[in-house]
Amino acid sequence: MRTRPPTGRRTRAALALTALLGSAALAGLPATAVAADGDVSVQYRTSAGGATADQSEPWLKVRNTGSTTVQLSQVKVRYYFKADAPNATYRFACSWAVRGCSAITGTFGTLAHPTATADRYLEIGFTASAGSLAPGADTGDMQLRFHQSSWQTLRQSDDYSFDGTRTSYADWNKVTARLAGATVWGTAPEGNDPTDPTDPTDPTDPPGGGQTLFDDFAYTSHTDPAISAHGWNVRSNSGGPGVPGAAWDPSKVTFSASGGNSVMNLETSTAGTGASTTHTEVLTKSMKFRNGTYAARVRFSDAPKYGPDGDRVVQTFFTINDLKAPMADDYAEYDFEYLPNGGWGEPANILYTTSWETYNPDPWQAVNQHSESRQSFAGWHDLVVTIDDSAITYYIDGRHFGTHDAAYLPERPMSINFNQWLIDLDGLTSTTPRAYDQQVDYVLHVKDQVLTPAQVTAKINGYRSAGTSFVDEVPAS
Ligand SMILES: [Ca+2]
Ligand SMILES: [Ca+2]
Ligand SMILES: [Ca+2]
Repeated sequence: MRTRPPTGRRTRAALALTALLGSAALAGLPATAVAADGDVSVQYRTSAGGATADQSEPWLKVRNTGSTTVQLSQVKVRYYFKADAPNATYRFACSWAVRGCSAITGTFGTLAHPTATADRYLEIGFTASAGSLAPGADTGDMQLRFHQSSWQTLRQSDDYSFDGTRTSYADWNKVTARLAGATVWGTAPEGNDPTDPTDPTDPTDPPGGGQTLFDDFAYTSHTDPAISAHGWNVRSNSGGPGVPGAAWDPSKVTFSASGGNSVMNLETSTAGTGASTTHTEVLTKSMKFRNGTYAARVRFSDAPKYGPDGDRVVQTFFTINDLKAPMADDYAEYDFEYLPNGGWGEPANILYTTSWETYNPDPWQAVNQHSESRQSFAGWHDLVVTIDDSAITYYIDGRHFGTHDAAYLPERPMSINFNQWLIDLDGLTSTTPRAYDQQVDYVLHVKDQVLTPAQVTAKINGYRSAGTSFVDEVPAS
């Protein structure tokens, strides 16, 4: 499951600029206009020209060949290669770059349609600190490399994007570049146009979507057989995130009704030690949710229901899939996270929405974009996040909270999760028992349709007036 060391917060601060610059650059412009105006070329050379090598060294330069300024955070470059074995894993590194190695990200992906010379790719991206390219400007040298995680010799003579004779920079169309999601340079291996995974006219998608999951959480207890029958897992397995040694206790997920409406309660408690700490999580058993609208009505709390206050609690609603390898770019996660007592370096209340491209658990490196608000969110709130083919947009109580870029769109389906957990035990050193509650009224997902918050409310009201407390039409993926 999901893990996030406390250093995640530091990375998020660095990436906050991405949100600011990205939204400023795009304000008022349709996404297609940005792509149509911009153009880039990619130059390539290698400093490791052998048929085999300890490391492959694709050195790259990206040049702005268009007439308008290009934000590098909108650019993605793919270098395609044939893996040395089906289960081989790779690590990216940057030796030196004019714009700074810290401004460059490298993630690995698997091709949907493998060819004789390509079944993987290295995708190069840029953080906001990489800056922009004026018309005619280039990034300068990017001395990049990658190697097998095992450091075994790799064969590059069979790699689509490799050419060992290229020892000085020149245009190279066997790497591809996307600008704001549109392919603007190069030719991908046959059948692997990089825009395919998010092609809105993908024939495997039912036209229009609209299949819906709605659950009003009308259950009697965590052992109610309807919970599992409706596709939910109440977590009992140990592990991260949060306090080491903590249990994930299904019996602390309870249900209560008032005024004819049932509410799910997640209780998290501690007496100041790992062994006395219990976390709670409820998640869908299936990872079948991708583009569309997600909504939930959630009650956050600023104070414990008993005992002393001050723990670094995280109260959440999120979607997620599995990280197949460090920095694998087909990882996806979209979070609402409320920290009533701070944490991750924050001294007090903060609510994050975060869209994840990928991460490396060790050493910790996050590739994400987030929005935040430092204020109390105690009480009930309507949380909505929409995902289409160009952006991820978050709303709280009907108000826009943040929009994140196409670079963070999901590549694969995800589960839907709620959990409440403690980051660590450093917020409050007392051994007096205390417990915190997070409540959930309902959850809604509408496949492949972007609903406004008002349309979400209307849909919920429709189900309730029809007496429907559960429906799941979303097909297995
Ligand atoms: Ca190879
Ligand atoms: Ca309910
Ligand atoms: Ca991703």
